[in-house]
Amino acid sequence: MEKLIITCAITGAETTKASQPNLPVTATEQIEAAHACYEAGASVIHLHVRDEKGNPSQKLEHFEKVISGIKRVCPVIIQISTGGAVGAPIAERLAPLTLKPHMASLNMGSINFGDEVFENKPSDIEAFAKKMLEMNVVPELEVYDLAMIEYAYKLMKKNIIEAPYHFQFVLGTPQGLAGTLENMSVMKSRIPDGATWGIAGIGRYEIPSMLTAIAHGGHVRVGFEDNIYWSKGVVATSNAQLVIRAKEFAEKAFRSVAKIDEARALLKIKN
Ligand code: KMH
Ligand code: ZN
Repeated sequence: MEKLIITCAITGAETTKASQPNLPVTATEQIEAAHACYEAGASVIHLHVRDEKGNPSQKLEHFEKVISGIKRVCPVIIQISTGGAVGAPIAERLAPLTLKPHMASLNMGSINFGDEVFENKPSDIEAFAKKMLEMNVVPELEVYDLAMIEYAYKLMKKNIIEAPYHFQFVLGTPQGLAGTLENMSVMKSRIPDGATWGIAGIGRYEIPSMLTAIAHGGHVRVGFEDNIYWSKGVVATSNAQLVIRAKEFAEKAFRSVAKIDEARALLKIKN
């Protein structure tokens, strides 16, 4: 089995300090958290940024500060979110790609999220994908249901996304597909041969989806964007604590965890 890539989604757009007091929000906190996750065994940091008030932002200047800070302290792979702030204009969501991060999220469709619509129109998705190609940014294909996997094949045909493809099954969002074994299994069966895949199991789906991915050759994502808890009702002390647990689960199952160079090779990082 290929080595396990552990991604940590350290902040997200929805989690607040009120629900998770250890959430990294400022640039300094995010840089420290990314470093600690790297030390704990994460090879990818999925990054959302916040503005001065702690609100979700897609602005280039906020990304620039955090990305350069993380690069100063560790060689972890940085994957920026292009879907960070619900309702942000497309131009603002596209701009941080010009910083040429290693990776970026490429959301493959729209989905209801709480009482909001996380909108990703086909023309916008194509614009994101083309910008990623131009900037040598490796896309992570975020898929929330089977239709989004079908749509990925359309982009492959148009050569807007390039092999090897890396899919992230995002399961357990408020109105999305649940992180059940059946759902994971059918999604895995529909991606192309040779594609890598990971699961971001939201909330209570984090541990079952992580164990399934470890056992079946997938990759895992943990972090406060997806799950703030260590156990029922007990918030985690840090993102790194969740990374350490993922690493321990993998080691107990004799699945080796990828080092940065190994993760870069698996994901074919270009920048
Ligand atoms: N927040 C997750 C439900 C993105 O950042 O572009 C989805 C996500 C997508 O991580
Ligand atoms: Zn995200």
